[in-house]
Amino acid sequence: MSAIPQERRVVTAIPGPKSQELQARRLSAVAGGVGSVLPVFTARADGGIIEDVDGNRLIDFGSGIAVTTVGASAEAVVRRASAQLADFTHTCFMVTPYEGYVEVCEALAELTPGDHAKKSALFNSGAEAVENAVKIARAYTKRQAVVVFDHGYHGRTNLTMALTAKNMPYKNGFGPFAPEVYRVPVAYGYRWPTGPDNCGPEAAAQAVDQITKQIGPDNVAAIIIEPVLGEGGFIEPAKGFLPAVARFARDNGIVFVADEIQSGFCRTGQWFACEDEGIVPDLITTAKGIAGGLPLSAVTGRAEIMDAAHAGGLGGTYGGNPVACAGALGAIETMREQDLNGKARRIEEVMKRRLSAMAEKFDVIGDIRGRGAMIAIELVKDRATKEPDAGAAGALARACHAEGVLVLTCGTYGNVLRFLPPLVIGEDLLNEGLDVIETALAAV
Ligand code: PLZ
Repeated sequence: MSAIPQERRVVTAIPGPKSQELQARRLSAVAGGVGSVLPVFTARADGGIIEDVDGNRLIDFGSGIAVTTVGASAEAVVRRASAQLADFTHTCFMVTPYEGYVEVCEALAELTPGDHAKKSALFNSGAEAVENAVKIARAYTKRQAVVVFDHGYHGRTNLTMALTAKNMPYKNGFGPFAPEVYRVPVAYGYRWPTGPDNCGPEAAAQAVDQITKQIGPDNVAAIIIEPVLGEGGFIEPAKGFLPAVARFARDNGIVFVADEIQSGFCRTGQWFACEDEGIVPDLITTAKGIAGGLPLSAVTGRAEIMDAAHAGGLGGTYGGNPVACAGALGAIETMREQDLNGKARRIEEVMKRRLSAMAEKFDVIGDIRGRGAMIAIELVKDRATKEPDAGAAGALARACHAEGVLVLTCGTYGNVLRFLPPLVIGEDLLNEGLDVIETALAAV
């Protein structure tokens, strides 16, 4: 599969001496506002392994934040993107178009939920896709308000900062934010006061009530939600919540937008996470996993909505860059040929079995959740009070990093350890990564 040996190897301290040297250069040249989870400098990466400049091989449970689903140098991505690089790097689709862009839009129409007529527009980043979904929904509805949810994350640009829930580190000091953005409750089962079973319908009723009383449904252009909330803590909205919110949107002429930038493209064991409850969004935003690591994002949706913006109203110099489109076609080819939805479901099986056994031994694990290869544990000081334990999440992450397993944290309270392995990771590496997590749990 991969040119890089698929085995964990720790030969220096982590970060090692060469990484530390590069980190010193980085600190004087790179703006301090740009962080890194682990300042280990990458030499090459593929499959389930990131090899650093000191020769360490880390097991990758992060996929560059859910991007390298097919691996970080997948054969089909490299082959197609390299061929495209040799042909031409750019023309600007708005100047002279090319086939790759159209092919990606055709694939999106085929793969996204619903059998209605669909169209797409391509951009560079996730935030840019979300911004454009708002533009399109406003143009279509002639309304302004946008509804988002507690714990939601949609990006770091001005409008998407407004859409994002968490202040630190995303928003603090960066205001003023875009107007006409309203936040309502989400069905966070683990922390819902009356328990997870009541959570879906109760949270939906609260959200609908707030939209009705505080905004007025006739003023709402779009409701935007992540079908599995990513940065906010891998929260799967309790059953019934998404269908109720989608129904409310439909009944009131509101564009229902699924932000599948993190959860899409096989990550949860389905092409898109909203399929789990049979949701057919009006618009869907995708990025990350779509192009095997190359920068590409998309808004896909009902043709009549997508066509609402006037000609020339959507675009950008680089949106749908031909090399990124070629990468996307390679990534989609890999997902299909290697049945990566099946792989994601197998990863869920292995991870949940192992993590459940760990939860029997370690009280710090308050909740295990997620789907496919988007799995997390929420850490608490006390299972009864559910007091968040961000310290434990940080300590566990550091312990795993020191042993050569790259894990990420997330969550509004910073107390969630999340696992996002590439879907092509071997089962041996997956289990070895989990062994390291188990040892870290015993030590912390
Ligand atoms: N919508 C659901 O997950 C990006 C961001 C990490 P961009 N998530 C990782 C960080 O600290 O910046 C994301 C997402 C969802 C939108 C975005 C934004 O995607 O490609 O980062 O702009």
